[in-house]
Amino acid sequence: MRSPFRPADRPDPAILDDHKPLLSAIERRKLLRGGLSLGALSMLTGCDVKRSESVQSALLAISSLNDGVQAWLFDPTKLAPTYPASQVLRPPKFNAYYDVIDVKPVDLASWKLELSGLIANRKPWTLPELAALPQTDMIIKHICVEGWDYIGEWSGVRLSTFLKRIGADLKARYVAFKTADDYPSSIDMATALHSQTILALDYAGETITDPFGFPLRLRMSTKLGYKNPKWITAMEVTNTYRGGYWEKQGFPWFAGL
Ligand SMILES: Nc1nc2c(c(=O)[nH]1)N[C@H]1C(S)=C(S)[C@@H](COP(=O)(O)O)O[C@H]1N2
Ligand SMILES: [Mo]
Repeated sequence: MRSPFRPADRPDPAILDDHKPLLSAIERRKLLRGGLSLGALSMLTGCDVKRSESVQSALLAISSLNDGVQAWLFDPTKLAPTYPASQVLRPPKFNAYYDVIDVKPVDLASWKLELSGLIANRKPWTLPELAALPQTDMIIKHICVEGWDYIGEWSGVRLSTFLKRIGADLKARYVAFKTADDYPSSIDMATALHSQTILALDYAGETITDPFGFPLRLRMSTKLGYKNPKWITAMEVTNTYRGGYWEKQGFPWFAGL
């Protein structure tokens, strides 16, 4: 199990120098920006980056992911493939920037989805209100930049449906999210309006459980795992770039192209 990066364990930055060619090959293909820290690599890959070989395997996983990128990934105008229900993984695979035992469940009694920015009706939403909107279902592949994936069935409200319902300015550039675990995230409006971008309430026909983002998370078919915030508490429609947790540590905002 991965554990949060502790400053006391901070590895020797010179280790990255051993892998300059691989790093620059990855950077050239825009999967990573310059300045990726070993701490970020450690947290994202769960590898022991103190050892040079582990750094290499983490970088290779990122590099081979980029080699295998499909035309639909990162393209807000294309539909991603969907899969039969028989392939759905139960329970899904967990990942966060900390261990699963450190997940702090969201208390539904006080939870609301707060709205701000370029939205006509900014009243907060409760879970029953979201559940009363038209629901949609999709079985898609979750792809993590670490090099693992799984097929999952997500249901909830299409983000496009919700944005229209609240009177959001659909010409704005970004939709940004805040979460209960302080993992900010933001996406472009084209991706927000993609038909396979949903505010998910359920996984495999059941309410999403705590580790996977109860009560509300974003699920998109055209973005890597880290662009899909769990435990959403607030949403903003804005023309101001807000970035996100991993983006601030060197990962590309668009997660690819
Ligand atoms: N709030 C929050 N959302 C998050 C993360 C996180 O640490 N906090 N980790 C991201 C990463 S890197 C991945 S791969 C997916 C994992 O989602 P899963 O646990 O449902 O598979 O959640 C993403 N969303
Ligand atoms: Mo991830």
